[in-house]
Amino acid sequence: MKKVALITGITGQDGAYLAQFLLNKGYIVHGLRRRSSSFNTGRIDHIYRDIHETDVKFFLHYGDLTDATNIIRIIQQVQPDEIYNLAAQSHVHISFETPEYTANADALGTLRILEAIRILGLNQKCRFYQASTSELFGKTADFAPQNEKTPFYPRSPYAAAKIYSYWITVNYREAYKIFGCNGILFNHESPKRGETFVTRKITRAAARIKLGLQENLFLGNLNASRDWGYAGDYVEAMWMMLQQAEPDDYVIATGETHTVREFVELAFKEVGISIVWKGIGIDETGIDSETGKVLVKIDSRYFRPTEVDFLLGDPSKANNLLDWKPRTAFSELVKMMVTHDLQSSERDILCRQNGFQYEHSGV
Ligand code: NDP
Ligand code: GDR
Repeated sequence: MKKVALITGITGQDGAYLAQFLLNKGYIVHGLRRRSSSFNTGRIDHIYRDIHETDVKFFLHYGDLTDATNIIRIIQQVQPDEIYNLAAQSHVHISFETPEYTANADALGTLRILEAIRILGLNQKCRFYQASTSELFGKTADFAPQNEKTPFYPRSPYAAAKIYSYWITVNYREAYKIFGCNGILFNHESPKRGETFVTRKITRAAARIKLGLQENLFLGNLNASRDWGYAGDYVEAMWMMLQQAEPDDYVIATGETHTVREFVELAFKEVGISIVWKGIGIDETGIDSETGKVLVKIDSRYFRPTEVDFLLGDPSKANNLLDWKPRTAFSELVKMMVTHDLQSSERDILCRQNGFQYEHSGV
């Protein structure tokens, strides 16, 4: 019998990588997608097949984590062996603008799924993965590297919502014997990363500046430090957690940290531009060392009311118990993203030259 997985957040970065990973493993994959007024399936279009074809193993269902009735109905219909709860309002800065919605989707959404498992009597059958995050650690630079025992100190409405989900997953594991695991994943990126997260914003801008499609890149805090890995490596860890004999919580990270500033330098180096920094604070600029042109500027709009300054994960537990290790080095990740963004910028130029309008997301 093929295993059946249900992925919430299937249209997001991780959902797309995980769906492909599980299909390669022979799973039947169901995904929850939101209704939207424009297409939101760009990341999974390559694996979607018309349901009228034979032997289809990939199915999409309309739904939303804020709607308990539809979650119960879909889980009842799909009868999954594994649920991966990846859906969330996942942008930390935007969570300060939409705190109530973020709490509804990112905190109560998790509760709705766990309750559905309980109401439908699937406690024994269905294993549950919760997309927890290094943002739970927040202001714990003094305790770095952060591991499963590091205390939490959330610094945003997003992190506060996710901490509820972390604990409700632990609680339903203990109270109702649901096989629930928290993957405490540190930042992970890819060419599929949303364009408003800092890594993709930088790699996209480096490519577009190189090809003359954009003049400047505006950023916020250049000194924040993150443990950045590759999303393709991290979805494997999600699956591994659900294959263990006992449910548990694991930190998934590379064990290396870099500042936003270093990310900028490396991404521009990939397109042949060497950045030198001038000025301090809000007046700091990143200058092309050859031409003297100002390419990177600071915009205070991108600073957060409270910041997470320093994240560095200790993935020893996952190394030892899951035999999981990251496979992609930081420099390879940056190169992969820049290469992808150069190619898509070249396509934009071709479209422009041939009279087609190209999309600009206005990041
Ligand atoms: P994305 O932002 O790329 O994807 C989020 C997904 O959730 C999208 O499919 C989105 O749909 C969907 N979604 C948002 N709100 C709802 C809702 N109310 N109901 C149903 N679906 C919804 O995130 P990532 O793939 O990067 O991250 C996956 C998960 O892992 C998230 O929970 C995130 O918080 C968490 N996480 C991510 C890390 C990272 O570095 N990427 C690190 C640690 C945790 P749509 O496409 O329609 O917007
Ligand atoms: P993060 O990712 O908040 O860590 O959350 P993001 O890429 O948004 O920010 C990383 C750091 O870069 C600084 N920064 C900027 N950030 C953005 N988005 N835009 C800018 O212009 C900019 N300039 C500087 C930020 O201040 C921050 O310090 C991501 C998300 O995927 C979460 O869902 C996930 O839980 C965590 O990673 C782990």
